[in-house]
Amino acid sequence: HPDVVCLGESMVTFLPSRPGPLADVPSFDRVIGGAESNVACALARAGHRARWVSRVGADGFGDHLVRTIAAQGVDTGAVQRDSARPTGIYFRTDGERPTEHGAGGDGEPTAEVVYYRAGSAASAMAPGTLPLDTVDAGRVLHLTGITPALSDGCLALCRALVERPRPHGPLVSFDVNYRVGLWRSAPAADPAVGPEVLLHLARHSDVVFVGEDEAAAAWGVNGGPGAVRAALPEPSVLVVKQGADGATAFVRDAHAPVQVPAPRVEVVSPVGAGDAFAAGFLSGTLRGLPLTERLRHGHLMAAAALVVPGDLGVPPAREHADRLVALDAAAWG
Ligand code: KDG
Repeated sequence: HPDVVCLGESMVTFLPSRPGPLADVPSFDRVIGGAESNVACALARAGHRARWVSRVGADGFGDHLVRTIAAQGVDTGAVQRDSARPTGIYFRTDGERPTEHGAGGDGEPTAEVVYYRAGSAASAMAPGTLPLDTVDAGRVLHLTGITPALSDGCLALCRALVERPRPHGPLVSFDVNYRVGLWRSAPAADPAVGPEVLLHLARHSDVVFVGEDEAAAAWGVNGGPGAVRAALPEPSVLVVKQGADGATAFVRDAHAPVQVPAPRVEVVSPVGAGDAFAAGFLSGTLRGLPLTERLRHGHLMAAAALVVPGDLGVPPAREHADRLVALDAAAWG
């Protein structure tokens, strides 16, 4: 059985072979993207059994995704192939690079993101299309706010997975991942729908990750992590990511939240850092580590993703990560 099941769309990603706006870039390098498979890959790297559940086209890009993710040690046996719909792809540029940025920041502000995923194989996921025993096989089921923006079926699937009573079911982990562009082109296309859906899904989840900036953009919550917790008191664990400032975790019944600063790194691309952070935190959760150490593992994983152009960094092996996490508070700022 897997420890964690991550469900969501992955895409072949095209990164400009040299800097510049998409209009001028002559060629692209192929990598892979997908928030949930990023989490699965990072968890597998950290020594956990991770399964990725999704749907890809019966095409070369689908083969490439499945092969690449499986090569990271992730169980891809439950990934469905769709002979009628293609694998989603997307192009992005990183735009202006910030000179310095903390780990644990959120994957967005890239200069340009162009998705070719409408009608993709993954957008055909819906309740009843995925065997529930494959989805529920782990201790944790990880979802993100990207999936409900893909189609009505995907939205219904997410709702069904979080709303059901699950006395013995997996802990549901939810990364809000508010993608404004995706919601704008979503079936409903009403700007109020995305934020409402995300709040609903977050309220029904057990472990929630959200950027402070995302909470402001989606829900108009300003005033720091405490204000985010006040707006979202239901999840037993809430992690508010504060970019370069670190991250703050709230646990139900605990007296005080725990804040851990982020290590300073030279950022190559912020995309994928939020996923890596979630993976580090979940890894610490699966291992029963104290909250501070969960957050530090999140930051370390995020740092590894921040210093590479693609989404997937090369995090330190578990024993080395444990040594870094054990450094005293001074080393952690
Ligand atoms: O979190 C990184 C993802 O945003 C990226 O890999 C692409 O899944 C993706 C999306 O839908 O934006």
